[in-house]
Amino acid sequence: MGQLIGKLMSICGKQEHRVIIVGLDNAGKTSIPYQFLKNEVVPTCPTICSNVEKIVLQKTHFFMGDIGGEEALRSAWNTYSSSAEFIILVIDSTARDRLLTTLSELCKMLAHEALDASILIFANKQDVKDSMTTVEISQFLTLSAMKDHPWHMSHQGCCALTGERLPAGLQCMQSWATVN
Ligand code: G3D
Repeated sequence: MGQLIGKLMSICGKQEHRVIIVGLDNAGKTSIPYQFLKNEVVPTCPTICSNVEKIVLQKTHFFMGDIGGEEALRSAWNTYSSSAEFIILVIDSTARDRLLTTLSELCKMLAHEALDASILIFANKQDVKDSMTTVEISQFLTLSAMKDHPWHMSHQGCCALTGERLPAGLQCMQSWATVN
């Protein structure tokens, strides 16, 4: 049945993609999909279960679910990430003392052999004075060495409160989706 729906969707020119949003607690994982729904894309029947939102950009449908960032829930990142096509990693750019923890969780996720996803990184909370720059974050996380997965982080970071620079990330994900 799922395959049939998939075929019908592709005949109609629609594509569906599974996205998970990960990041430590308080990073902005809830605020980002809220902004997507509020601002730039067509809001459609959004909720298919408690924390999954359907975001539509042109004919591309992204089902986005966020996974809790509290320590006890982080082991679930691997479980969900292995079946996702796209992973959005949200980083709180104000939390310097937590970047090492993010790096450690990112490494665990990347080490998972079943992982076959493209990774979009949002350096969030750039509106806050003295937040870490995207260059600092990128260097700390050694993103340039991440060769096995397509990844993208906007040079300017983003702000989930205003939605600033979130559309560029979504566009990037859509371009990956179109290629695949
Ligand atoms: P989470 O789902 O990752 O735990 P949330 O994070 O989306 O719930 O956001 C945690 C807090 O950070 C919220 O504040 C939210 O308003 C704030 N926040 C999210 N994104 C930004 C941002 O870009 N800039 C700033 N300044 N704050 C942001 P509260 O006060 O509700 O806990």
